[in-house]
Amino acid sequence: MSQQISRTTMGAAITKNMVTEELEKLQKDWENKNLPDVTKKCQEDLDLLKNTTLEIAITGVSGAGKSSLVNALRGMTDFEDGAAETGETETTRKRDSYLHPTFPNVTMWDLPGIGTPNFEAKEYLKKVKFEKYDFFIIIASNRFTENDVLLAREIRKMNKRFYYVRTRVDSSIDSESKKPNYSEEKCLEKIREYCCENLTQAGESNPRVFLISRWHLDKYDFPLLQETLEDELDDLKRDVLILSLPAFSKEALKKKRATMEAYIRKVALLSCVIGAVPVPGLSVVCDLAILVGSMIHICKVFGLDEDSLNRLAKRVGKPVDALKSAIKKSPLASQITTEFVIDMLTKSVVCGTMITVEVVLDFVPVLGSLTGGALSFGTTFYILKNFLHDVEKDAENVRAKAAAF
Ligand SMILES: Nc1nc2c(ncn2[C@@H]2O[C@H](COP(=O)(O)OP(=O)(O)OP(=O)(O)O)[C@@H](O)[C@H]2O)c(=O)[nH]1
Ligand SMILES: [Mg+2]
Repeated sequence: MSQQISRTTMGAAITKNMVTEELEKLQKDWENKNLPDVTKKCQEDLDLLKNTTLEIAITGVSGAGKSSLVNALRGMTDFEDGAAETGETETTRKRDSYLHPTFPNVTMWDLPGIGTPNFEAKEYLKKVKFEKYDFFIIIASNRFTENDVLLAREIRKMNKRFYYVRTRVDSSIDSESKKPNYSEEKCLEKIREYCCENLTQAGESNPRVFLISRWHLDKYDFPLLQETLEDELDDLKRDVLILSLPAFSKEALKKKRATMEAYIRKVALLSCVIGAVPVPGLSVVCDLAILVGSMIHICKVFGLDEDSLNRLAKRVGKPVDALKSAIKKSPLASQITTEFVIDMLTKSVVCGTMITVEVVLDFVPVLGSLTGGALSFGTTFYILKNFLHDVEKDAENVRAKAAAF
């Protein structure tokens, strides 16, 4: 067993009150005979989340930075296996799809440039199968053109959403910063005004432009773009977006945590009805397979898996071990096995931090035959919430370490 696993401790994040509150909700559903409906809905929600796809179309003139953004959204550099090819000469000539490396239900579509003389927005959209995409990003590295506006108009007519994105902001800032009296804020404002001006000239009545750099998704307008996308997507697609984007800021990690908290409650409710199995040798009832699967999922969402860490190490140009040294409490996804979970449960019981049993015992008179299920619910909820707390902390440490390089 690795050093990391033996360092795992439980019991920091969750109090008796929290478990009691959840059990009271469970008791209400049980007394109102809603529990079968509630758990059925949980299963449906979890299945829906697993099967929901997100298709992001990125379009713009040749050289605008489409392929680079595809790579950035997948947490990749431009130079690794599976990355979209980028370069100063025209590189993307046909529609290409790139699956998210950890969540294959998310696809980025790298669409060919739209700046040909015979450009026909309607034809172009038909050719690239516009109906597939959840939204379009229309990208420019300097100015937007009439073609961009014509395309946006057609996208709007087809009841789809689009976002104007001005990339390479880092380069612009870099060259402007050499001038006297430079201010980053003013420089960004100038770029924004310039983009809005050329969009207005091209016929866009109410332009809104997001300024980004593919190298710094934590900066400029990318967080605002993400927030806007989240507001405008439906609930499931929003969750898929939050879970799949790289954890490039503290804020992004918090959103992941909130989404995973809702996930944990659903998983715990399911384990209440399907997985009330005593763990041999321990006064604990739970479904080990549910715990293993959920923990692996949580690690992947927060980038605590070998592949994600290797990609991050490449991105920041440092050895992966330097990043791993920031992980103090959590295992990596590949280290989570049934044995690992039993070990974790044993430690929690031995150290007396497993508060679930005593809380559930208070509920025995009202829960009756549901007591076994309630134990499984409480244990799953308790273990996963604490695990999530540790994983978020470690992911933040990894992020801070990567940012410091
Ligand atoms: N500094 C900086 N360079 C960028 C950024 N985005 C793209 N580039 C560079 O711009 C050039 C063109 O980027 P690509 O992503 O290949 O552009 P594209 O739109 O896919 O081009 P085509 O495939 O030819 O249509 C590459 O040299 C990129 O490295 C950015 O945010 N910052
Ligand atoms: Mg390209």
